[in-house]
Amino acid sequence: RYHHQRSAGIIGAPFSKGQPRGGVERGPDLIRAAGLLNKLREQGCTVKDYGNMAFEEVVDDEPVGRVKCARAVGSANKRLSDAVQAVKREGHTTVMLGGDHSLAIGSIHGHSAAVGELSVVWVDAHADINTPLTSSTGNIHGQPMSYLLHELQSKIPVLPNFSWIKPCVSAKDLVYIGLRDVDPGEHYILKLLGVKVFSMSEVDHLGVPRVMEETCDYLSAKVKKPIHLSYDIDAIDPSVTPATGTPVVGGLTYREGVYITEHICQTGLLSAVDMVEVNPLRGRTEDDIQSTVSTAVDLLLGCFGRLREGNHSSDYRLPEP
Ligand code: 5AB
Ligand code: MN
Ligand code: MN
Ligand code: MN
Repeated sequence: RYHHQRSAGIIGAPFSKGQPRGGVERGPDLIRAAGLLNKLREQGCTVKDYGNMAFEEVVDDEPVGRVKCARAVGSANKRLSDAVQAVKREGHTTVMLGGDHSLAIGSIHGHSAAVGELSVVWVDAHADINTPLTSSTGNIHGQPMSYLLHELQSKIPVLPNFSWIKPCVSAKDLVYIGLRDVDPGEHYILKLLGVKVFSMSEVDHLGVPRVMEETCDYLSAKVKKPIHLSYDIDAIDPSVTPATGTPVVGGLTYREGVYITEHICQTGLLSAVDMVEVNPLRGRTEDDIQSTVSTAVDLLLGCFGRLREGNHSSDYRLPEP
């Protein structure tokens, strides 16, 4: 097993207007406070922290149809897209700490603007592929993929502060893992576009090792594109990660969740990661919060080469007596 030269560029995105529950904007600081940077450095990763982004206050952000806070979400994601592009151009694997999952719009858009065509691995209980017109909640964190897919553009109405978005992902370059709460319109879209989906049912049937083999075989069948891993903490079972806005029973175990990151890391193609939807105000106890945050940290460590068998640097020498 050879070692990759890894460097992480951390972008904090304390943004919550893609959904109605306060607290998710505290994700970036909590994940840092749990020691992410030091732990990454201890495992030999170079780390640059770009700090937390500031988002503009948007007044009179009235719903557009059913869609809530479109102006704020559009503006925040434009800024995030620019930030991700800048960090990619400095040569890092970007780590976007959310914040809610609407931030995947800017993260994936900026990533693609910097490196070109991508593969997207979306690990989530939800498909987040509602269009503004299929969404029953109007929450944009349930919609980000619809704005990014070439194939859905004719179904997306004009929204304020969304005109900068250029669709940049093809349905064939997207794989879902962990789905177990998919809306009817979303399910229709997934079937219509022939998107590769490993729902929890496939996880049960195949096991995560085969799911990951098939994911990587599927994505690298023709050309090996850089991978964007968008990890929603609610993919993991709420017994492990309860502090999140939309928990769904029957999720991935801690070990399955970590295995996914180890396998993606091993491809050598991981180019950007999102870690989203950690919300301390949704935990009932301090333990709920701590378990959710430390799992988020461990998933990120797995993305940057941490192995459960142990690690050592290539210049390690045994002490001589
Ligand atoms: B998350 C729902 N499908 O559209 C919707 O947590 C839930 O980023 C979306 O995956 C969950 O509002 C969004 C009902
Ligand atoms: Mn989710
Ligand atoms: Mn593989
Ligand atoms: Mn999500």
